[in-house]
Amino acid sequence: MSIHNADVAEAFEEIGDLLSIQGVNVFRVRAYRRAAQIVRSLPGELAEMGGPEEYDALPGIGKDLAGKIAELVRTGHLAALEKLRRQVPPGVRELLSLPGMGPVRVRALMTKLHVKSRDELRGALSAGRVAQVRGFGPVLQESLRKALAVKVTTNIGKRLPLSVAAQYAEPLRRFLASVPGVMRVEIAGSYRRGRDTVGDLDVLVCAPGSVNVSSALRHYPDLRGMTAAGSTKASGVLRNGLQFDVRVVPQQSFGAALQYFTGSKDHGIHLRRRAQERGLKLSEYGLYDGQRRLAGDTEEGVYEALGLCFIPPELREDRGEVEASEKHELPVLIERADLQGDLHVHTEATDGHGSIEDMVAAARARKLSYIAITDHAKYLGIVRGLDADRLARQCEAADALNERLGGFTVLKGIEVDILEDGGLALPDDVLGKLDVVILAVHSHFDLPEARQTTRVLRALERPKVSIVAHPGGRVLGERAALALDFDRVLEAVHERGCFLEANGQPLRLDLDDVHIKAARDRGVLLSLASDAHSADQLLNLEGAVRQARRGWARKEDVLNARSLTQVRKLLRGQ
Ligand code: DGT
Ligand code: CA
Ligand code: CA
Repeated sequence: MSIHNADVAEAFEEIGDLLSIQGVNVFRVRAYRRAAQIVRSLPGELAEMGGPEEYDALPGIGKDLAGKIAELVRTGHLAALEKLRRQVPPGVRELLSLPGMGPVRVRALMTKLHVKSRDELRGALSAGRVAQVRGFGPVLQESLRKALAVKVTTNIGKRLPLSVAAQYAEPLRRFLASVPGVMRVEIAGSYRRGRDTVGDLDVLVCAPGSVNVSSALRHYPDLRGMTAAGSTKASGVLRNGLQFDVRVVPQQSFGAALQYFTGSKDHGIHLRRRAQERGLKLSEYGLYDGQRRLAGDTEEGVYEALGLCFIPPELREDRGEVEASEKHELPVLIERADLQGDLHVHTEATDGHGSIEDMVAAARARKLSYIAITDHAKYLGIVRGLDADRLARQCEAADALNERLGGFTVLKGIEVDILEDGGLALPDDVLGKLDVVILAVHSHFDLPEARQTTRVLRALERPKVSIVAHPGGRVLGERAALALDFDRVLEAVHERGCFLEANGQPLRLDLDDVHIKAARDRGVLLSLASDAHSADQLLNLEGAVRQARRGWARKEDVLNARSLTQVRKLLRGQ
């Protein structure tokens, strides 16, 4: 059995949650949660690294955690987690995701009322027992009742975040590519379109009919089970619950199959209609004029024969891309190589894991020429947040570093919380001295739309603000987006000459594609940001770019695709 980084991250996440419910020291809990984040964004597979010493050398992973990673990778089990699961029943963990429910309240319900699941909480609420527990006022009870009435509030169903799916999809791709006789493997479907979440994997294998992919798959280490095994089609489930369909396709129709199974369904229907209007027939086997085959071996050929320019997979959602393609008006989409800097980076001064120098070195290695250091401002619940004095010292350190660096610049910034009433955690004179002021909502996620909107609009009125970070506030699989009147926020951002972020953290990907397109159509520039908390996490920029491409963003639409001089001007409002 092979353990992927996503499995290790999920185990650490669960340990963090279970420990917090047990009331264990918050620093231990944080260590696990942070380790989960770090593991999730590592570029390579832990299972392919040397062992405990190498894990220990990762920033943010100490000896103890390194040992746990080694145990998990070696045995597929973690004794510490299994022990915790015996102590805290699994249903209790789910209570943590309800609005207003932190570990203290969850523990109170468990110890005082023996409530150990959503169902038991629903029962206790209607029996009036919850009212007797301290800290559970009528408002909280009401919001719990509402949240429990919805089937599963923040769940994304069985869909997996793209980054998690990738940890299973890429090894599967490599495995299939290594089967003798296989010429090419593509993972089509939503995965290829770069959707933020993926329902299942649609795998296309280009091979002659003689290659038996089904029998090869039976020995695949990540396989939980096969559900169908024919000569040209195999289906099954991977160990993490992800389903896959593999289709074996001959070379001559590979392009047509790739086009068909990449979808989206609506895009495909649009293309088939177009073919029909021309008296042609498009299927997964090719484009035909009666019996005569016009295209099918390449995707490009299929589009061309339909009188269209090639449409990048990220755009294939039937949101106007076919029309734009016909008129030669498809956007030239942003690419990772277009980015010149990253305007949202953390350091060890707050909750990150590297010095400014470490982050600079990583950014240089990734061919960037500037970064903005934007650690958290001091605020309730923020780990070691910066007050005005520490921020001033960090700025001095950045100035000194800039003196020494050639061809690279550190911009001075802050990520400042928008308080519940729309105030900011630092005063204007402090913010005024910075190059970049990033606004972010990190609390009170469940305010009603009118209040949430007013809150953000008020913050945007402040004299020195630059970028709204992860404006949707969602965390995939954990927290739904804020209720926010996005059009009004967009309007205010536009009027103020501010910018919106497309955050590349694998579980945020926020703004989402639809809102990115809206921002771009309104002429608001986007900051494609890593929000890196360690050097490795600069890799998050790839995710931000993918999401931006799905939102039709071109180089011209992206703030940090500009030179330092231009960015400085734009940040000053010029
Ligand atoms: P997912 O898996 O929910 O994240 O989304 P997709 O887009 O991967 O959808 P999936 O796996 O159901 O199907 C893969 C592709 O196959 C889809 O994007 C287009 C094609 N396809 C599937 N069902 C249909 C259909 O009923 N009609 C058409 N035209 N195409 C379909
Ligand atoms: Ca799919
Ligand atoms: Ca499918």
